[in-house]
Amino acid sequence: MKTNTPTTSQGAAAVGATVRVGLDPAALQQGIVDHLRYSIGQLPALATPAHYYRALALAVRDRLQDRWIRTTETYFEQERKLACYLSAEFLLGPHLANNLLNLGLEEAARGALAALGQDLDTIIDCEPEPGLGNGGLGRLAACYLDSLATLAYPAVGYGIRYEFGIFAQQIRDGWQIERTDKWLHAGNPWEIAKPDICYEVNWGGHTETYADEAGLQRVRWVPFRVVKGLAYDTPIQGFGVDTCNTLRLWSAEAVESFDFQAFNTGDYFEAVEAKLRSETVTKVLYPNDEPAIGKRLRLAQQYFFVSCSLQDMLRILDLAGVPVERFAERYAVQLNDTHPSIGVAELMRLLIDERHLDWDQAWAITVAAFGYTNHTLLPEALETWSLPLFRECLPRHLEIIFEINRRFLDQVRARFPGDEARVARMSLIGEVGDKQVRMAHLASVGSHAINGVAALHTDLLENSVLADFHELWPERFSNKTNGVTPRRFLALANPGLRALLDRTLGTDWLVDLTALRRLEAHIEDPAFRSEWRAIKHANKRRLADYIATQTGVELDPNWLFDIQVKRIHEYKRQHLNLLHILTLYRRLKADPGLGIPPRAFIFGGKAAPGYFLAKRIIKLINAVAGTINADPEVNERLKVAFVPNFNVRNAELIYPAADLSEQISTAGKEASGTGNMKFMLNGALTIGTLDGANVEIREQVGDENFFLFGLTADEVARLQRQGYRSADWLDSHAELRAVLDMIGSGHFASGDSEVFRPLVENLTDSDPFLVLADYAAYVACQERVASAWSDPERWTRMAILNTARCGRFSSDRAIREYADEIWGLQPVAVSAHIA
Ligand code: B1H
Repeated sequence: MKTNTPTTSQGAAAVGATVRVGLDPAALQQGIVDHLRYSIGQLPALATPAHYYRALALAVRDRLQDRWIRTTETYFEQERKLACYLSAEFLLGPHLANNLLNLGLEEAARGALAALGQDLDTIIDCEPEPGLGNGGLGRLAACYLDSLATLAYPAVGYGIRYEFGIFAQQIRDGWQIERTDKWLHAGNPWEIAKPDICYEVNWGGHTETYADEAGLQRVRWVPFRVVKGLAYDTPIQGFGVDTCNTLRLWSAEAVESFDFQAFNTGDYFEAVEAKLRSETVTKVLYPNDEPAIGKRLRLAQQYFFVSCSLQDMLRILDLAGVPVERFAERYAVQLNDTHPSIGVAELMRLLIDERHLDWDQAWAITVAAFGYTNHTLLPEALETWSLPLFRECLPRHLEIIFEINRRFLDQVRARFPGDEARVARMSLIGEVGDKQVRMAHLASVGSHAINGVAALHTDLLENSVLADFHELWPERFSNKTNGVTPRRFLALANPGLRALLDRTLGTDWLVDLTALRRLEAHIEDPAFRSEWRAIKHANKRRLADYIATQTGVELDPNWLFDIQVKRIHEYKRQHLNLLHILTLYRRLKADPGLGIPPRAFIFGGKAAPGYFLAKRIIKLINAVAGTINADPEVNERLKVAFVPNFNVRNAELIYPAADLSEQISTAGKEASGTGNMKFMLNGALTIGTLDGANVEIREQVGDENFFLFGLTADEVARLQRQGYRSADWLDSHAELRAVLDMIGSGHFASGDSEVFRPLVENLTDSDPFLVLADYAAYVACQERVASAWSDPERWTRMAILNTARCGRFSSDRAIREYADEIWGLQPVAVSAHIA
């Protein structure tokens, strides 16, 4: 493999690099051939696309390697501040195509493979998807890594190397079936194991005090169990720069010495069992998006990766010879939701118990280092841990949290004397029912910056869930509206549009998304509009082909593609979408000549395996699809498809094919949404409520280019305060009642009136997300959509405007805001000296 092994001096490394890891097709071809032979050991004659995938991936990683090492070296030499993004999830999606794009290697790879008789697209499809996240929160972390590297910010992503990522969803008889995601099955050519970078993490047991050499009283944690965390590094190459940052994921392993204790007592099986228990910590991603589950293993995962990450930061500081007192000058540590918020107590423990700093100094460092991003207001999603469980697992951290709380509540009392109700509300320990540790309060008290993820969300955060904290520390709060990376979600996902943009505007939109504004100059050019439509049509064809192979449902690319893809959740209201479909279905059945434009309704998304109603919603979508698609009276105007296993890879086919983006959550419930931005980027129009980032999307694109409907967050809150009665909406709306009756009657379930009863009753009896209240407005708004669609030139203008005005929703803009306003971070140019 190594035709010219680099030697020690940098000059020699650079010379070796140009020979061995050249970016031209011939060098790349040689790299593939070498890896096929020396890394994989496959005869060329027997090599399958999967072998070629692996060989190409390794050859590409070689081409990242010098940049990667040079980047790490540069950060170390220049002693600059590093952003550490702590996240329990990184929903990266496939690496290969992204790395080819960011390295400028796409054409070379296509050529090299063609010379070997292989097709690049087939090879790209062989990559298993690293699905180490549930949905928006994990994908946001991945977009942020891409932007950090592209903007040359020194940064590390820290997370968990789950052996099984988000489950693979299959649909059987209309129901969701979960299959384990064995993404590491064939090995992972992108990661490099760093077995020498490992830390011990304690668990359980008790604490005791002792006197140190100077006679000072200190605390020692005597754990019940110790687990080792091993680093696995993945390169995160920026687009068009030499910066290649690191994603460091931790994998749990048993600690030898602990096993030996059991060996010595002769209990071999006990020792092996203990080993297995240790290694379960990083086995599987919890598949719950939003509701917190409160399981011990989940707390173990959180503590495990946070402790490894903070120990790693301290080790690097030591290596650089920087005193620990300067921790916060060198690290900005961002908490992606409360999942890593135990870090506040862990850094205090490391600084006080292990580095012997005093409390005030440790606390000043901690608050200066941490920032906290909140991603949800849903009460069931706010993490708390039962106090007894917490004490049993993390006894030292509970002591520290009590002390943080004592000092914090003194501050609250000093500021608001006599207001004990406020003290109880703000306490880190909840006393409503069984006692709990409130992680959002720990994160807020321990961070100098707290942010929401869209303007409305931050506003609601400041006025509801964290209102008391906002009153105490208004200066800590700010908004950081989410963003998405245009590299993956436009350049990779939509090659047709990418080519048109490059030809029309040049290529700077890839790193300055506001450049798309210049598209507006072409909007009145009929030739441009017709090119635009041709691209959209081809994207719809591509998706229709995919859906046909996955589900057997045939869709016509001339129809309006109306798409809702996201996790299945009541608050996201996939069932509201269904009620509209069934309204059209009934109208058509009653009047076959009804003049409505033909529409394909496309859904996709996973339900948490234990979420009963969400799973019934999937079943209902598939049942409705089965009935409608098979009914010749309606299937020339309506079709419904459910794309199984919505993930990053098929998302890249879906967003570019959409005409209409469904963003119909109950106002006040969706913190931001990021799918909404990916649709907009690809020229879809949005039908949506005033929720999350929809508000800002509408501001950018203009009221006249956005289909707005529904109650506002204030109206929702008011209705719920007054005592919302869903029956009121039923009484006044015969069509709605008829649709619900139809679902309840078993019409879509071969006469089985049981299967959808819980869904119907949920709506008629309580309707927690005000589906019925928004129904009429939604249906009316969909009529406005239909009428706009009937004028293709008008629709195309609106579509172009959506793409033209989406600049604000680039993750580059979001990352610059975090860097400037929260982290105090400067870009650092990296030069890899590579030809
Ligand atoms: C979001 C989550 C989430 N908010 C708990 N909260 C999880 C909470 O495994 N868990 O325990 C997993 C995920 N995810 C989403 O974050 C919001 O709902 C979206 O509106 C937002 O766009 C996204 C990114 O900010």
